[in-house]
Amino acid sequence: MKDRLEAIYRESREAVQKISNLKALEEIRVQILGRKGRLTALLHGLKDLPSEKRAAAGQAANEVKHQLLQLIEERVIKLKNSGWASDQEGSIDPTLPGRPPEMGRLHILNRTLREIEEIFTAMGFAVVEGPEVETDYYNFESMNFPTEHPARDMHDTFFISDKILLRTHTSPVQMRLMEEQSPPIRAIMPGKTYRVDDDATHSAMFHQVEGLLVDREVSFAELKEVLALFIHRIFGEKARLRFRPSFFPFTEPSAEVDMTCVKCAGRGCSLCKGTGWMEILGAGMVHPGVLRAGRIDPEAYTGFAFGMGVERIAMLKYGIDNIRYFFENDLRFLEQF
Ligand code: 2U9
Repeated sequence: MKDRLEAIYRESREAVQKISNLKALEEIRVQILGRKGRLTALLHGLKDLPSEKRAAAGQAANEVKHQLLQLIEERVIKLKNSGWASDQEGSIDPTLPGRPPEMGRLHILNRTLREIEEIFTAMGFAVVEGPEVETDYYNFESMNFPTEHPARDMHDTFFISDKILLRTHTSPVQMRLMEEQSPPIRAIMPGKTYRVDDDATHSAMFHQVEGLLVDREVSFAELKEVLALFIHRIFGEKARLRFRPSFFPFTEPSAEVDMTCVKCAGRGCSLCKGTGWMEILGAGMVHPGVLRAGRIDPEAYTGFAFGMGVERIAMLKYGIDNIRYFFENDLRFLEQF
């Protein structure tokens, strides 16, 4: 009996000390102290001993039982504290790889905007911002849209009152700049603009970047050079440009600028409706009346201006086919950039 007890104690102690997870430890406990365990069986067998031996044997067996229970308890605490009990709820396994922290990122429109800003600041343009709620004067009148002029219909306007509105372009910022500063002026104006418009490629709120350069003897050739450099930077050196005559009240002459299709490189496809070209921005020489409104003498100075929609640039650059994706904040869209 004594030998069997000692064997159980020795073997159990070794097994308990080798164990490195709580589940296996529990299995060992059941093997020794469970209903059909080795020690339990031995305790049951006590009743078959002669009565004079029974008490001493019972005491010895109980002592072993308590020692083993204590060993198991100590092992449980040690395993829990060491964090190695990976099969137990709430325990930590320090050998598992860590969870990488979620990284935020710039919205694709802001990234596009920053890219545009970097290209123009590298060419010496300043970045200027201004109010989104404007007066009729700065948005229209000073920009050579006389009252009742049909060109106003091109900008479906959100009016706040008779003379206050949400700017339909960022041009008012440039007008204010011309009033404040004498030439040379070289600046771009990024910001939100608003028009009553809503379809797959137009949103009631959208972002524009307009540019203005006013100095002595500024020519259309320089405008072409600046825009070619910009488009090559943003869409790659292979892009080719074409200027189509157009009309804006605030520039004369005016042009719409196309570039070779981003998808088919000019061969003609569904995106460019077989033409090989896509419209990318508008531009022109600042109208003398607009310079005058900005307190600049059109006899002494000339200037060029251009304007583009940031959403349009991003849609072409990244192949996005609906403007609404920018504003829905669906992570499946945002995380692609
Ligand atoms: C001043 C004088 C002239 C800015 C210009 C355009 C041509 C143009 C459109 C592009 C797409 C608006 O976002 S869009 O719908 N813009 O085509 N904008 S020239 O001309 C100015 C600006 C300020 C003082």
